[in-house]
Amino acid sequence: MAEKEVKSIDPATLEMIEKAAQDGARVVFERAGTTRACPIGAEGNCCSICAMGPCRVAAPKGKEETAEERRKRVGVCGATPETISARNFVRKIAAGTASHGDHGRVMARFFLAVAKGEAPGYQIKDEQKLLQLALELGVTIGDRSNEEIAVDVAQLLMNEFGKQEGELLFLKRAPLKRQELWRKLGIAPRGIDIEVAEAMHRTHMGTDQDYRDLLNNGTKVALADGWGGSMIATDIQDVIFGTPAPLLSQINLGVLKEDEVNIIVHGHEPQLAEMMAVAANDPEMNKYAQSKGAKGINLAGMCCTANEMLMRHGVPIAGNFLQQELVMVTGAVEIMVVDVQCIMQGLVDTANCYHTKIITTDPRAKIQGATHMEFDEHHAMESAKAIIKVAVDNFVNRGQNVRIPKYKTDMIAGFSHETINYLLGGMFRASYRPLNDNIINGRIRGVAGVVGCNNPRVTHDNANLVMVKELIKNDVLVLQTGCMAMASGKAGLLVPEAAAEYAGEGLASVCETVGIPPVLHMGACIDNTRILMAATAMVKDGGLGDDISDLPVAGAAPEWMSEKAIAIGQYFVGSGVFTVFGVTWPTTGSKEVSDYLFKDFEEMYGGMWAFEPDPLKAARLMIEHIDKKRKALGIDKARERVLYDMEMRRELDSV
Ligand code: BF8
Repeated sequence: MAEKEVKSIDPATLEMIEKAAQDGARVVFERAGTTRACPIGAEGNCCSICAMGPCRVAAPKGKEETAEERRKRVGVCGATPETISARNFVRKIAAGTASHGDHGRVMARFFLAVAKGEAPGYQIKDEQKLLQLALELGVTIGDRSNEEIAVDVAQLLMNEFGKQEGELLFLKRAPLKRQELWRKLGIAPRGIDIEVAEAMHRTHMGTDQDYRDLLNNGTKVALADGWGGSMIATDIQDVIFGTPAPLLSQINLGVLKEDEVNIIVHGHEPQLAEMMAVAANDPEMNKYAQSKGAKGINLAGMCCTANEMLMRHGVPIAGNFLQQELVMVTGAVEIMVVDVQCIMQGLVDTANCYHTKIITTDPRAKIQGATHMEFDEHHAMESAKAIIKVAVDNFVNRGQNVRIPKYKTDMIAGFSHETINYLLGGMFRASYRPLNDNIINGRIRGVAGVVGCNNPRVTHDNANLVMVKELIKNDVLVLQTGCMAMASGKAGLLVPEAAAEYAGEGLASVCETVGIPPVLHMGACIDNTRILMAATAMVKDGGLGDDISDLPVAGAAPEWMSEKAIAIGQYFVGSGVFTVFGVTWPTTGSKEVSDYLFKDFEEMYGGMWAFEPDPLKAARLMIEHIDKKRKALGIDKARERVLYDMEMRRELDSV
């Protein structure tokens, strides 16, 4: 585990940590200091899946183990450290896949309700994407209405969750070679739920006890996330709420307004947030706010719900994962509305130190001490207005202890896979060709996805910043989602001007020509599937090999904490991407398991895991991998020749 010297590199966060201490409010940064990480669990050496244990199977530190000692270092049932480590790892994948899958399932049900006209206030916003989906899934278009088509599409996508045999429909989106590999290895997922359920069975006491088999099955489960649950969620959300396109907004605690009713929306599923965005602009609601002495209603997001509202409405972001309690420490938040995932139970305790009300809205996620106001998508506007009314009524209870940090930064978000396609190729020749060409000629060295969470065990936002800056300095275009995209936003990397300041000459010249930042915000964590689609489009455009594993690309989650991050990492690895995680690694207790994930996986999948807590070293591993792929493609020489004379610049301008 990396040692942490400073809690955050974000001045707004540091200011609020200090205020929390003065106010006697507990926050995650303080709890991480008092509740230490369990060293045995952190290394994957604790088995708690039956009542004969929990069994700890950690190797003795500081001395060589004899063969006999090694033989005896097993659980009560005889499970080896490898089995225990692999089982724990696969259970994380299953939990992550279940979470994204459940999000996708709710979206599919919601889509059906919208198509049937049972969810007033919502409609199909991206007709083009709906029709593309219909074509892809073999749904008749003819002269049927969008709604009729959508009913069939929704039904087909809903079936993906409970499907018992065959293959997930979206696997066909992957490069052909990758599909064949999955089939050959027997890891093409059948349905989403069945893979999660089988993984829970395989990892039950006394079932699958070969770590290699467990880990390969883990890939199958993870693929059911990346090419299943998450991909379904992203596509449906685009159809109903619109496919994101670039827009300008702001990020950090400074987006709160002293003279307005501040509402924070936090979580992951965007149906309620979408309606909140509409209701917050309702003249009647604003008049009501004025009647209570506020100038208006200010909506801001937190975590991935924030990314969803940002990407489609430009709603500002108050902060990322580790700032969720700190936003209340400002003393200026009337309500925090939460749905599912990444919502700390500590919110209630922090809220009790201020006037903020925590409102849970999802039947699957209630919190003791919070107010539950269930969101009803059949009466969405009424639900949203009722919640906003609670906020307005609470405005009068705001005390004098208010301090909103001044920090907020401009950022551009909304880079969906479709948008990148369009920006690079233009409306009539939308394609990844210019990207591929610039990779081949060496102006862009490669592409990296830097995604995932914050973790209080390391300095907040720091690893992201060090890694991303090193990558762009070395001409690697960075794609981001989740809380890491927010970290870059706060640091000013999500604006086109960042290219001239931080990017290498080659990348900067391409960004300048196209007018994009060197770091592209692609959305929430489920939108990592946009990165899969971008990688697939690069393969299909030609010149960079015939599989994702041939591309000069890499992935990373330098500050990860969630089980969802492990599922995401495993589906990237299983799709052929080298993926490096920071902070801590859950199988360090077993050299065999770690070697299998870090080395043997490369032979099987062309992609593999790595663990490197130093973000600079991790960035260099990514660049090394990118260079290895460039060499294999025979384009390493092109890069050495890049000199940028006037002629080349003119040529670039004509792209
Ligand atoms: O799904 S990046 S802390 S908010 S898990 Fe959570 Fe991690 Fe943030 Fe979004 Ni993703």
